Amino acid sequence: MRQRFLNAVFLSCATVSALQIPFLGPLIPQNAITKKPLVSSEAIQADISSKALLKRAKELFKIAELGIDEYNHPTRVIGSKGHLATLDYIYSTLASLGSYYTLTNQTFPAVVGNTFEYRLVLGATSPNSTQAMSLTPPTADKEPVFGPLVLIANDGCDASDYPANTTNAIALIQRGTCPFGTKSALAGKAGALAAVVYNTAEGSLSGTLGTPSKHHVATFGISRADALPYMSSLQNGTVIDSSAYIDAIVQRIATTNIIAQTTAGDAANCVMLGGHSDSVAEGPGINDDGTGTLTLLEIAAQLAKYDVRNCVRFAWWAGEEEGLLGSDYYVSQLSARENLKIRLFMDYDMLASPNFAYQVYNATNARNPAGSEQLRDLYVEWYAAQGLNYTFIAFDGRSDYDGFIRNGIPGGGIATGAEGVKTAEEKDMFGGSEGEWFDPCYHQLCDGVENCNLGAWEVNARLVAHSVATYARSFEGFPARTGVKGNSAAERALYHGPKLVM
Ligand code: DTR
Ligand code: ZN
Ligand code: ZN
Repeated sequence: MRQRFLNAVFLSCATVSALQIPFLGPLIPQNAITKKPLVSSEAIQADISSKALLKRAKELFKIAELGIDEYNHPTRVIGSKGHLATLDYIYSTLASLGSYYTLTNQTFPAVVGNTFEYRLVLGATSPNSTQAMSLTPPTADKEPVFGPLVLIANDGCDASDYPANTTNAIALIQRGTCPFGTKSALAGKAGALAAVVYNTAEGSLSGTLGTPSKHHVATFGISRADALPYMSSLQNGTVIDSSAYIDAIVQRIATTNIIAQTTAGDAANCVMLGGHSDSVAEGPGINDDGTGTLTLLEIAAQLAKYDVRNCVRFAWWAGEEEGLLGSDYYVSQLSARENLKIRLFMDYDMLASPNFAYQVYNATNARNPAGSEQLRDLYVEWYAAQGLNYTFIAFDGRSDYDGFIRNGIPGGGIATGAEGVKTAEEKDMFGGSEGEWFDPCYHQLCDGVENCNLGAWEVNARLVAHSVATYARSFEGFPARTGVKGNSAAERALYHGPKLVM
């Protein structure tokens, strides 16, 4: 049949040319053979299914199980076999799509920390709220150190706050004004054996020292309630002989972002989206952020059936859990010219929390790069058009949008919640359990396949597909880029990544 069809086409062309009628061109337009249909939101949303997402989630959990021999449980933390296999899975899936994408492996230096054991004794007691800071170095020789507790002046953000008797002492420092890492380094420069930062808000204090410094000392966080009795004793002149012990490692490793950009589409006007390929050491990270990782992968695979007018750039960030390392590195490497080609960045981190809320980053053009508000409204209008409720969450610096909005690139995204507690109103809006975390397995071993709400995931994956299709077709009405300047709101954030930095 096909041969007869093609013969027919050939014969009709031959007849025409013999009669000296101008050749009308192929009866089957060439582009009908190679041209893909322009992507549409409706079409690509219809390509998304929870069945396909679940299949990928099960594959990702098997990948996380490769981390067992190093960590005794499934994990995809950077540097682990689970993360390396995650990268292989992403890359090989994209490579199977042929030349539709240009793939880039962006390798960069990162740090990973592990705290094995710690103990803090101030006078005769060990504060119940004691927590070791992430990326803390160990105490000297990984042995207990002994010295008097010394109260540091102000917030300990200036060298002059550290009295001479800080040398060979344990520094007690108030939280605030500057990052924990700065306090730890100043304490180290003043000769402290260890540092204890006490909270100024309610509750215990857990954070990260951030990029390691040779001046960092073993650093703990404790609650304000635990600190007050020691502070009043010290202010009365009481000597509090203390001891501190941390067994920890901080390792410098190389890890890799994966970037995939459509070969089609206007390369000077890219819509960019990202999720993070790594998990915490404590667990497999299927919701956080396997759901973002796999949603991007499924959409990248489906998008390959279509043509695009604007380029689409997917990113799988490494080291998000250590403090947005991959996205920060990526943005830091952009020239101004390359920066301006990114029309917006959409962050997709935790899309299927079991006790979900449909959360939209409440970006405004007044506080964030122009276009952030239009992106916010795209999400809002889609949820509303589906008859779904949504809530707003703040740009608090906790995920990979932060580097982009700090550098003039419009940003936004959606999430379904982590350790936040669902209110009674949110229960009415989304169902689930009032008074419980949105994701009770956040950063825990139980963040597995069963931890994902497939209904919420399919809804959000379709919204992500809508966001990609919308901007892949047109930026009409979307603000032009105006520069690479920072975003003041993010610069004062207490977070830069999932952990507190100050
Ligand atoms: N996904 C979390 C970081 C994160 C992003 N947005 C929020 C909102 C509330 C809590 C946490 C987060 C992570 O990577 O740990
Ligand atoms: Zn995350
Ligand atoms: Zn996380």
